[in-house]
Amino acid sequence: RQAPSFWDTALVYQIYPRSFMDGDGDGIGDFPGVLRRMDHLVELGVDAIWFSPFYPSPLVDGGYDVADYRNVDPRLGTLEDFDAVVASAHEHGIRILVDIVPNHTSSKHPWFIEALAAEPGSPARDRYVFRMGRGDHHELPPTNWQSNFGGSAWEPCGDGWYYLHLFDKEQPDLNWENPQVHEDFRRTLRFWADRGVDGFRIDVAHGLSKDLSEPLRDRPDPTLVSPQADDGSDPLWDRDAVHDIYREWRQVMNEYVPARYSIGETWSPFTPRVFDYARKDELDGVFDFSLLKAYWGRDEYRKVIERTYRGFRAVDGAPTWTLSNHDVPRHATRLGLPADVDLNEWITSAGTMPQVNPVEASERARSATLMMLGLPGTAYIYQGEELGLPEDFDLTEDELQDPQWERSGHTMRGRDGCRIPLPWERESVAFGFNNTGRSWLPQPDWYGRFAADAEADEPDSFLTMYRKAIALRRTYCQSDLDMIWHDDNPAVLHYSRPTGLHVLVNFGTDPVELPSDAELLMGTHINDGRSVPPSHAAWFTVG
Ligand code: TEU
Repeated sequence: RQAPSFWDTALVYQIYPRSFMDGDGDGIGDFPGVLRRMDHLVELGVDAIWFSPFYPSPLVDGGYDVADYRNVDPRLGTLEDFDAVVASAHEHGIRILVDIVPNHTSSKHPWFIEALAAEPGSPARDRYVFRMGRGDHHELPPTNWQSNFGGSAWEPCGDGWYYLHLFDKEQPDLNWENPQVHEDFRRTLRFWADRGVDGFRIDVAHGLSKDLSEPLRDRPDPTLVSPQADDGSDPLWDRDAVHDIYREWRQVMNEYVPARYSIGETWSPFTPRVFDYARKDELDGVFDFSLLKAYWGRDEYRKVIERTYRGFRAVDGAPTWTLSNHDVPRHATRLGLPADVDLNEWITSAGTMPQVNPVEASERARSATLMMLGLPGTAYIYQGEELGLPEDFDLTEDELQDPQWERSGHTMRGRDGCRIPLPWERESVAFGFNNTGRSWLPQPDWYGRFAADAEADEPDSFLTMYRKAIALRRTYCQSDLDMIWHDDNPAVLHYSRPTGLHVLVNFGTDPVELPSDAELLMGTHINDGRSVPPSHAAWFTVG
């Protein structure tokens, strides 16, 4: 393997900028706010920050509808505010990743405004995907393709023409067969890399390239929003041609010293094809989401960890792990779901909440976190999980803002419940998110219990556990990507690293004794250091 990269073992913290910290009191988080909370990230010990989109945007899809790729939304600050955050992070040795959204623009992007005003068949329209409808009066969409948020993926323009949108209708898909699209994204990557950004998270990385050869093909099951075959034959998702784009981007990444990092977001059910994105001449990493989609259970976790680990090692890449992000119910709630709920289905449909035992869910979340943080590779954590924040299911229907809710005809609840502005201070207005009390999504009454200041000095809190584990990770998880399984007890998941770190999670119903010569480094809770209770986890060394 080539020289180990910083990113191979980094702990990356995802900031959803609208909800992290609000410096100017308008109820929307911003970069001056991030600067004010930099200490939190330094004390937590993060190696890098990934910023979800902060670009000028109508915020129809929380900023994943970009109107200008090379600027900062005025509600979130200025380019100078962004530079100040990068400078402060770099002073603390923290790298910066920004989100690139190449599958679609906002409908308010100048290109799309121009396209709508232009003649059918014109160069301005060729940057997007416009097609004539079917039927005598073009009253039917060109294909049966469905949007991820529900309904047809084709929006009528009123004159028989339609445009393609795999997400909201305010997010028209770009045509990656158009050279101007390639050129513009290379420009965007260089714009941020020149500003000191260390890498990129690429949104819907398995989209982008579509089979646009005529006649366009219907999909066998139009409701499936991920590839339907594991051979690249789906007309929309995970096509072989998409890899050419990442080979082109690799050249851009390599123009810089050190080379810029890239990680792709892919929601593909076909794990082996996922690792192709992490081939040497493409992206550095890819989210395969197997761990996030797995149900709490020893055999399930053992299986997905092994598969992900092997898959990445086969392409000489570093595994990536994630338990929560801004698209799925938080794991401090999710892991308490009853075993008969189809988790995969439930995550993507974000349906109503089945009964969850909150104590059990939060114990499991602690254990799954310790399980993940010891693994070889890059770990991604999502803002608020270090506080043990549960999913907020208290939002009323009027308060929901995620377009999934409206567009799906109310069959998807949407993703607002994991996007509530963070609680920083137990006793302050808006729990310290700002000093005006405004908040773009209402914070629940019970939020104070999870405030960062309440947890900071509490020896048994989530925050204390995360801080300890992240600090130990620096000692025990930085040198290599090897791991060894210890499979003696079928109720227990147990692996070790060459540094001597042992990670043990107890999925059974009885306590598990640690080896007699074990030295406890930490546990999900403070305990006697000799045994691990059910649903708990421990890190230890031996001998
Ligand atoms: O998500 C891509 C994606 O496939 C999601 O729609 C996912 O299936 C769903 O959120 C699960 O509930 C990315 C972003 O992470 C998401 O926030 C955006 O809405 C989407 O792209 C469009 O840009």
